Amino acid sequence: MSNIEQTLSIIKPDAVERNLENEIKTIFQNNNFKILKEKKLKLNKDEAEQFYKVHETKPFYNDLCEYLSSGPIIVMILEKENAIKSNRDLMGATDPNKAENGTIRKLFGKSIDKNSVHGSDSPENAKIEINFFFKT
Ligand code: IDP
Ligand code: MG
Repeated sequence: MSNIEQTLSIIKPDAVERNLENEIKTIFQNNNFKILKEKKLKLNKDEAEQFYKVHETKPFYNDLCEYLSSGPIIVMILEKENAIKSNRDLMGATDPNKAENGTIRKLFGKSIDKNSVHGSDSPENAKIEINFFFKT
């Protein structure tokens, strides 16, 4: 049975800063993701804290929100069969050092915090995250 999904992808500040936007988008397109919507923006700290609220008890929460709000990001709605898992697989492990060869984080990630991309981790969070950036 077909299961076309939408997921939220973010090209994080470390990757935008290195002009990796087009290279990363090409990887998505080569892996049959459709980029339905996209925009470039900069979050303020409050907005980053809201976006990453699920991590508010983590020791790295403050640094994470500082980082996500430190520069421009590209947010995209990606669509594909099983888009959520497919994107997580293509991104690779959170820590680029542990990510498999060929994954976006292995290719471009600099460290566990500056790991170049975000991707929704469940259908429920995909809806919440898409709404966060593309509320109509
Ligand atoms: P994910 O991005 O692979 O879903 P999460 O566990 O949801 O990983 O963490 C969200 C983000 O928080 C990560 O992408 C990374 O930027 C940052 N992060 C996660 N774990 C650590 C850590 O141990 N130290 C610093 N930053 C971390
Ligand atoms: Mg996550």
